[in-house]
Amino acid sequence: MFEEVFRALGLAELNSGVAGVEGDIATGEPASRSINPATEEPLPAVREASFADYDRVVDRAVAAFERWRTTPAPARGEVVRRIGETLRARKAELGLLVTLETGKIRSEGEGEVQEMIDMCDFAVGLSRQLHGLTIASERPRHRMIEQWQPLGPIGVISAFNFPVAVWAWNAIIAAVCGDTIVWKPSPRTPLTAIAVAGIVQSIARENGCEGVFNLVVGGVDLGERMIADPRLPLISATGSCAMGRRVGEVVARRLGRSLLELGGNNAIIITPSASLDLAIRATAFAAVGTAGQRCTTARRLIVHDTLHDQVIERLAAVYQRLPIGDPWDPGTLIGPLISQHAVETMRSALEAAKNQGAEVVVGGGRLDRPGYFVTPALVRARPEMPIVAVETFAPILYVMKYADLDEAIAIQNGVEQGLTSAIFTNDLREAERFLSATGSDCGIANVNIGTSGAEIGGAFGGEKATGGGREAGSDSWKAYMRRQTCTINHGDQPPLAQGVRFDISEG
Ligand code: UN1
Repeated sequence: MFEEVFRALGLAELNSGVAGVEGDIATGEPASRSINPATEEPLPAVREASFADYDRVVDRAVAAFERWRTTPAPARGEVVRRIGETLRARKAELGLLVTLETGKIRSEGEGEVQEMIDMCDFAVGLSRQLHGLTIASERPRHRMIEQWQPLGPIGVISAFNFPVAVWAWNAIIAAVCGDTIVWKPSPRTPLTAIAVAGIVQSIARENGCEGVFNLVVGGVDLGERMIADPRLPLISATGSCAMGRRVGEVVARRLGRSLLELGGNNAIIITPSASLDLAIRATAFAAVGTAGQRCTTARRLIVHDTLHDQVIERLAAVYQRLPIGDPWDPGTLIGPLISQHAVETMRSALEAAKNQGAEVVVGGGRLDRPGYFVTPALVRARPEMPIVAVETFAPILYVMKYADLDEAIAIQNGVEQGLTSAIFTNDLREAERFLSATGSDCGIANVNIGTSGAEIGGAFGGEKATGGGREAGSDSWKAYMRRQTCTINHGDQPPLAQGVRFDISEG
């Protein structure tokens, strides 16, 4: 029923899971299919990259790097500008493809494409701002500078839930930095990746830089090959904490760099001074938007004990009215989960919660229709229940009570992950306490804003088991370059630093 979208994006009945230069196609066996999670129907098939395909692609990325690194950065930015223009023109159909493959609602599917466009706009400006420092030298007639050089071919491993936005955070920045890119998307969302890679490949071709942006579709075996590959000095990986531990270990063993964006277990604190209307609306989006499948999804709600019952009651009323259904239908707010496995994971998390003494206030069921649809669950819980420390990639919100702000912050920080966090308060001191060194320990801390939906202008990422990586805006670009400290002597004496003397005589 969505044949025109596939056609418009150049997708056929069988598609190559390799892209980068024209004519290079995947030879892996067998072909696989992603599933439309709203209908359980198979989408067009993909032939995955074989190991031989992978090696060819990486060799090409290495060769392309030799040229690309000497292309002036603003000229690299010009290629990125053209990519952004094309994505703008194709936003509607690409957004719909995101919807079909991930189950995200239309506005979120298009939002994802907008995130790529925003990255292009940001990176065009950045291509003229890869600034280094001039540093005062302690030695006479010496000058010190810090400069940033391209790093090499970068490996990007992305997850199903942001199948193209997270690629753009990495690839678009890496491209203006002079790196080439080898992208392995989630095997659950290969078509969105193939469509974007096709668009980018043809722009690269028109601009004489084929081989800068490459794609290899494959599973865990291919990922293992990639992370162990010394030709890729940086691996940027998004996924679960378990996956990130593996990537971190293997990359560290070869002393490569990894940039990890892993699980979150994000909390929202609602204080007595909060505007409840604001807090309820923001919490609802953070907890059930994208059917709870963002790494930034709010999974824990920590409410002052004077408001606790009222907040549960108001949220329960919202949950009961959530329009759940076909994600391409404009009235829908909640689409399906990605897979049957996700539905089962949600069910077993709720079972565990109940066994630990939690009470499911509303939701947690499965819709009686094709597709992986669930009703978002609101659960009364306590911070000491082991289940609240677990990131379940589904819409489950555990609501807990607190008595004073120190306790709320301790609960919020009391999990291994450290991605995003939020407080709802109109009390300046509470807000500042939350943002202070003894406040939230997360990479992202918001006041009167939910935990999800970050803008690209800031650095995105988290602490602790979230992996420590930072992507997208601010100075995240530095992860994609190598820093070089240069000292230049323009005098006729060789003075040594720290006052060290080493006077030699020549006969
Ligand atoms: C993710 O779920 O991996 O802040 C990324 C957000 C989005 C990105 C989420 N901009 O919710």
